[in-house]
Amino acid sequence: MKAYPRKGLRLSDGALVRFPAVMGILNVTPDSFSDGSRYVDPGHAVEHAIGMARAGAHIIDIGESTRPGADEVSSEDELSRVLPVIRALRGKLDRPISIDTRKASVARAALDEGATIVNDVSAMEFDPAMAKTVADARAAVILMHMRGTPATMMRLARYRDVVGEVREYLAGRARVAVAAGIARSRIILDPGIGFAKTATHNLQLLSALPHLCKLGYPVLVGVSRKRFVRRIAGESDSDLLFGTAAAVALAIAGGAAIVRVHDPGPMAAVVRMASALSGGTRRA
Ligand code: PMM
Repeated sequence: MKAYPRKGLRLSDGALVRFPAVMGILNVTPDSFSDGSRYVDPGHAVEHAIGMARAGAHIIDIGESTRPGADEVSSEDELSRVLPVIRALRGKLDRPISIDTRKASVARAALDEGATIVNDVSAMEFDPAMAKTVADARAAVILMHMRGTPATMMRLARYRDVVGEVREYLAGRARVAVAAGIARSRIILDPGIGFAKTATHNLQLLSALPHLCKLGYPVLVGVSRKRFVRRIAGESDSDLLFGTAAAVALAIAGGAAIVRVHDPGPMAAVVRMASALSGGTRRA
């Protein structure tokens, strides 16, 4: 059996997300190439979220893209894109919502609207008010390793020992979270694949997942369609899908409790299979 610290993640509203779980990505960054509008159509976003839940996503992660090179966005802009989608999902989506933000004001508003998980790629370093916001709401939190900001991080991809440094960092951020009053059972750690990391760093971290899991917290891994997958597996849609599938399978075999993906249908099947092959089970 897989050695997760717990069988799942119990959320503040009583919902239980069983491990291993699939998190579906709902990106609300406006697409300047489609119709030039500055806002995402909540109707389309709702359809996409419900489609991902039907396909096999156990959690829906809503946020702006924080990919390497992404621009900074104001809280007002972020709120105006994310909140209408979360509101429109109320009563329509029977899956926990995670809010992908580094800003406490955005997290607080999303939690007020029913989100129960905060996915903070800065591990609560960007906004000093984040830890209290998460603790007060009894929310779960994903603490991810990165360096710099999405705009600057690729210049900072230099490590003596990437696995050791990421592990130490995550252990330290978990201690900060606990000291701020966030329940241990609601903390999830994430090595931040692709964030201030070269392809080699990503491969080293993925191979070392069992070592990261020893910190005693569930580990989330985000490999979906990332640049190193593109570089190694290839650029076409099917290259990216199968490249992502291979990385997801190995992440599950390495002990990942949650995988964050764009294609929850195929990846849910990969997770079930990889989990069974590595001695665990995944029911639905
Ligand atoms: N990757 C992206 C955005 N948010 N959050 C977590 N916890 N882990 C990740 O690896 C992660 C993330 C960037 O990818 P996207 O632009 O495809 O969403």
